[in-house]
Amino acid sequence: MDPLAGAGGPPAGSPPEEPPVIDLRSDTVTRPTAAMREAMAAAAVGDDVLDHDPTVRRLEEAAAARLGKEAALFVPSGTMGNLIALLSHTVPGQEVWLEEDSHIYYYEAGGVTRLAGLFPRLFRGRRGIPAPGQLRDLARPAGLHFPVPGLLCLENTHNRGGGTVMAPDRMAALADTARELGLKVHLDGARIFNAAVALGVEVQALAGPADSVMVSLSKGLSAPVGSVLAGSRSFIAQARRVRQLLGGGMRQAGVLAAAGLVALETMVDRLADDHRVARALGEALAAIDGLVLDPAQVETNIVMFELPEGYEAAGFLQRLAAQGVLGIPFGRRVVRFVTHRHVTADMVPRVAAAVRACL
Ligand code: TLP
Repeated sequence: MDPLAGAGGPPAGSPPEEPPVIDLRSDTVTRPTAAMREAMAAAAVGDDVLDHDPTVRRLEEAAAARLGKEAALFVPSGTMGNLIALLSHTVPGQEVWLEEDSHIYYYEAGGVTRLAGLFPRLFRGRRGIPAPGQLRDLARPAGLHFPVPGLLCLENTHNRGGGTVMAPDRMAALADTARELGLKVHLDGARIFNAAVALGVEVQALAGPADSVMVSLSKGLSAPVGSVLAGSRSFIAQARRVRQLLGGGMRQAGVLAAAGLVALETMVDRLADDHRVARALGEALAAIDGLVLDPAQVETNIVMFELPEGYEAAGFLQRLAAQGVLGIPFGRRVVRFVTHRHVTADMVPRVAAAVRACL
């Protein structure tokens, strides 16, 4: 008898009465796989700040090779990876060109200004993706009145754009223009592997044109913690100093890097499953009266939809949670669902029924 089970509780071993919660808030909710937990338990470790943990080193080398960059750095989060890139490429007071819905600008707690001391100059992309000629409009004549432009940031896939994908030729054209205008290029590639899988291209083709790229291991790839920042050897040497400045130097981090290696080596191809489920979910939701959603716009693992007039995302999501389905608000009337390893195609009808019940 379980001493903690209260009287009248279900007998041990009886099936749960409620179906499991379907958590569509983010692909960050993915739990580590059995292979990751085994690799973590067996990981060779050292003091990464003193002299480089061997498993962190293996992860950094594998990530650099995969992304087609000279070097990489393991960082605790995507937010810190982006901030390190901002701080390493620029000096305070410079201008950074950001899409107005980019993660770096919209989220990340204003670190771009508060911590990196940069002046954001915003542009609006089409569902987050800028047009090739658009950057030239941002350039101003040289003059004492203006901050000096230092860095362009791009995002692929674009989160608030709805998981939109930027193709390699667009990425290359934008990076060429930025360089002509004297800017470095940082790519927030938190979900760059989703973009590569959706496009059927190697990830180098997307990362290649950027001076630096940040990639999350803890989203669809299911690692528990961590991202990598990749770039030239000299950039990464500077980034390592900045990571220390921010308190991001981690000691026996090989325990985490081991899971990251499994993520990088074994979890990329399966992202196609998440995209298939997202498309099915998009189609099921588009069939619900009153929801605004174009299923053709579901390009990767993100599904965004607008609620009918008179509804608020916050209240809707509370009612939906009571039905066992979780999402997050992406605007006053906009809801985001993200598919991932714990969401399977057979759950789509249950999600659609729960959404219908809340309208
Ligand atoms: N995004 C999270 C939330 O912050 C919205 C999510 O659930 O999607 N770049 C992009 C494009 C991201 O989507 C995220 C996380 C980050 C950077 C930050 O990564 P973390 O959460 O590791 O700091």
